[in-house]
Amino acid sequence: MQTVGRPMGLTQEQRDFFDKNGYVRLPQVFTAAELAELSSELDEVIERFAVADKGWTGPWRQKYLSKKEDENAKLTAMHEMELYSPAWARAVVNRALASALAELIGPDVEFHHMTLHAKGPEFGTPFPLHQDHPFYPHSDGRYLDAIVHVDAATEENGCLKFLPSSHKLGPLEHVREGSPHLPPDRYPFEQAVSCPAEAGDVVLFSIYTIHGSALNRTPNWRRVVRIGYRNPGNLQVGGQAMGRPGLMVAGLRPKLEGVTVDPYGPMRVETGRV
Ligand SMILES: O=C(O)CCC(=O)C(=O)O
Repeated sequence: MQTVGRPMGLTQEQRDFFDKNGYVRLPQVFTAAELAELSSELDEVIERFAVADKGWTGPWRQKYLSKKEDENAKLTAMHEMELYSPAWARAVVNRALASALAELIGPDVEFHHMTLHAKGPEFGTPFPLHQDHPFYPHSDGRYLDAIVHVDAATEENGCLKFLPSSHKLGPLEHVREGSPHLPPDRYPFEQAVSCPAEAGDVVLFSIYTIHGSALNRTPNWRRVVRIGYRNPGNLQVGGQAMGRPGLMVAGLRPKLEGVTVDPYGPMRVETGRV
C-alpha cells in the first residue's frame, strides 16, 4: 500500500532532541485540510461508539486529584478508529509521519494500534506518570507512540508532560493496582516537562519514555489520538493488540527467524522475548 501525504524528513535538531530526551514534537504533520477531516470524522465516531468513564484507576488518583476532581474526572476513549473512519485509516499511513518513524526505528515500520484519549471540558481526567511498555510490552525499544493532536494541547487543558531522557532507563516496574503507573513519590509529577502542541502536530515518544498529563480545566475538549508503531523485528510479548499484525507503513515486512508466515492463511506474529 502506498503511504499518503508529503514525505517529511527529521531535521538534525529534531533527531538530536529525540535521542537526548526520548520525545520530539513534529509541527504540522497534518495539513489544515487533513485535520478538518480527522476532526469531523472523529467527532462522529465518538458520538456513535466512544465510551466515557472515569479513566485510569488506582491509588495515584488520591495524590493527583482533590476529592471533587476525583469524583468528576472523566475520559472519553476507544480503540482502532481506523476501522471506523477513512480519514483515520489514511492517518495511519501518512507519509510525513511514516518517513519520520522510519528514520527513528526503521527502515521497516509496522502500525500496531490506535487509541483515542479525549479529555472533556472542566474535568478531563489526568494521566499519572508511566511508560507505555506495560500496556503492550515488546522485546526491545524500537517502538514509538505518535500522539496526533486534533486539538491544540496547552498547560491548561492537559498537554503531554515528559521526564526528559527517561527512555534511557529501559522498562521499569509499575504499580499494578488499577492502571499501571509509576509510584508518585519516586516519580513526582512536578518534575515532568510540558510539551504543548498545536492541532496538526504529532509528538513522538519511545515506549520507555515516562510521561503523563494533567487535568483539562478549560471549557473545551482536548482530543488526541495515540498511534503506536514498531519495527516489525521487535516482537510483542503481551498486552494490547497482542498477536495482531499491522499494516506496513515504511519499508517491507522482513522474513524473521522463528516467525512463520502462511501466505494463504492469517498471518501470525509470534511471541517475543523480554
Ligand atoms: O492523553 C494524554 O494526555 C496522555 C496519553 C498517554 O499517557 C498515553 O497515550 O500513553
